[in-house]
Amino acid sequence: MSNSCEKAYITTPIYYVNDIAHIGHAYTTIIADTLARYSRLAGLETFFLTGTDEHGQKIEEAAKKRGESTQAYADKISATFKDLWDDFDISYDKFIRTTDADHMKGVQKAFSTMHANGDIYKDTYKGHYCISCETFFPEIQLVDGEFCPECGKSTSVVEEESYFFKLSAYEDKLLAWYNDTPDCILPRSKKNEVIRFVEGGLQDLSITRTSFDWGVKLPAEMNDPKHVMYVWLDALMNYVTALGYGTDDANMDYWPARVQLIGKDILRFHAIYWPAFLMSLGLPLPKHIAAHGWWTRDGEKMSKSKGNVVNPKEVADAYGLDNFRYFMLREVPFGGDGDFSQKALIDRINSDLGNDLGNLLNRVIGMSGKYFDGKVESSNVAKYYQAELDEVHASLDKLEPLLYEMQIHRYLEELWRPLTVANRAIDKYEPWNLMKNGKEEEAMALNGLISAILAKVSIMLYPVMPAVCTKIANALHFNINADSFEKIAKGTELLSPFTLTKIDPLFPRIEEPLLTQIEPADKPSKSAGDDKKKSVAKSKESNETEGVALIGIDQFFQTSLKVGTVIEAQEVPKSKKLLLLQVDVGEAEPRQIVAGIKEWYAAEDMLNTQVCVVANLKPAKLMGMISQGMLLAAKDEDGLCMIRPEKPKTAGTPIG
Ligand code: ME8
Repeated sequence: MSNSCEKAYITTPIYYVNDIAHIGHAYTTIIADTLARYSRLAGLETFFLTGTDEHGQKIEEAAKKRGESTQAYADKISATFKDLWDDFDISYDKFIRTTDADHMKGVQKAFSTMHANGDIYKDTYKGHYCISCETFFPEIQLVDGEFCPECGKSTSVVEEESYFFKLSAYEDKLLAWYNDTPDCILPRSKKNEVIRFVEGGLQDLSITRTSFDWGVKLPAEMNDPKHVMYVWLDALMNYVTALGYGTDDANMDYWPARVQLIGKDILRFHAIYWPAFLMSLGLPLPKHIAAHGWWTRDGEKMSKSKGNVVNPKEVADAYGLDNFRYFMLREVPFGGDGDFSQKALIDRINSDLGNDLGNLLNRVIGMSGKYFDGKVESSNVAKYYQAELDEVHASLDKLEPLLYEMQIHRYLEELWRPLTVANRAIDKYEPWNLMKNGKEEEAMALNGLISAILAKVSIMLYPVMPAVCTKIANALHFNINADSFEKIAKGTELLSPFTLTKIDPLFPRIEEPLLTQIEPADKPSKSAGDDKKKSVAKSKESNETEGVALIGIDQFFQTSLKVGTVIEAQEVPKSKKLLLLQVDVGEAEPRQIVAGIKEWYAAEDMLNTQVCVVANLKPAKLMGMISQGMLLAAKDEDGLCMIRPEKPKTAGTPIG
């Protein structure tokens, strides 16, 4: 993201009203809220949109199943989303519903415009439709000729008259957009996936249905009342109808969006269909489409039927909303997948928040209370502690680019460095000894330094933890706003003299999980290594030669080994051993693999190299991240080396 525009429009996907919100929905919304809050602090005129996606066969069927009218059902579930975001103090400027009259008018206007531009024609559609994904799939993509390649549910054959959007006509223009705007899709590895998909050829898109009713009708001039709009055309248009497209255009000066936040599951719709629709309408394209990874429970997709859905409200109520926000944003690199566990959440609260941040505030409250009646004065900070100030400002200067590249976990990591500087300064300069040795001025300056660091950090942390940071600001008698952001956080100003207000500890230590009912599924998942041990042990019972278990060829072929190409590699923060890799194994999406090879390979050494991947291991969880495979390596007393194909091979080539 560049900081050049005055206005910033930030959007979440609009959520289906076929079910209530879970932590995945909360994750998207919390990231978007963080960006919107930051953008406001940075003085940009910000518009933050969220809402609900209410049309389509899936919603119609969900309502029918419950014996309710579709509208009443949509009203009810939409309200649960809105209530949750209100409860979470999500700072949205508009909550759009696709059943809003203005939105429907806007969608009709878009249809008319695309039609007038020659991008819509009528034909017959025959294909396979997945109601759950509201998507058509060509037969070749179906699993076992019947099941949806995305969600695994059964598809149905649809043959009906349909209007088509000439998506195929936009192939070259889309490819040019991806190539000309490096950060249009973030993270960049996701952009490569999209490019590969588009280069494979685009088919025209069926954009109307006649087999059900619950949708936006075609514009009157089409004179074709049996058609309703395809739910994705309807839904995607929300991003501009919310600004008045097709009605009063009142807020269209916010378009194009600065960031459109989505989950990786809906990247194709946003990175291919959406820009093609916009091109057809003659509207500019969004600056960034940012796709985050997937949250699972114990490596499994959350679903009601499995009973493993994590309710965000329950977690926030038990652990604190801001703590939950911090955890989600800090725990997983943006774009990577993450696994929810109470243990990981508790570790973050006790360690990062309690030990590093909360304790620092307690220390300064204690220090100023004991020696100076709570007074804090900063006039001599630079005289004694310029080196510390320089270190703090150097870290703060790195923050904004990290946020604008959606590296939110690294933003938070970098933001913790000033806290380390502060805690280290107290240990090094020992205020109690300064006071004992009559160095009162130096001790007061230390007080001022620590308070200033807390102020600077809490301004930059505010977008992630608004309530907690407001409490810190109140204790330190300053306000978090665009002015303090500019002068204290981005600038070098310290705090004006004040008397510290004592507050209760912000992060009381948590000793054990607070939600017993969701704990059982949280037990550490068996590692892939355990599985291997067990299977070797089992084969030992039957067959053994010189201490090596023998297996039959059929057992060997149960292991799927494939050539993979590492398309992204980064270090796992705070881990001495782990690298986080995205490995192309010839599937629709790269695999995320967490590999314990950092002692022998730097992240950049792994990038663009080929590896051998065990591709059918059960996903395992390492430091909260899902690992979807294992790399083959050989290790002896000289160290470890990767096993690689002798010559370059296409990603996904089977080994065996
Ligand atoms: O797809 N982990 O709505 P939806 C992380 N209506 N994020 C998750 C998640 C998980 N397990 N589950 C859901 C739709 N999300 C369409 C969108 S936009 C014009 C139309 C998040 O209710 C993630 O952001 O299925 C995902 O993209 C979004 O919820 C989809 O929510």
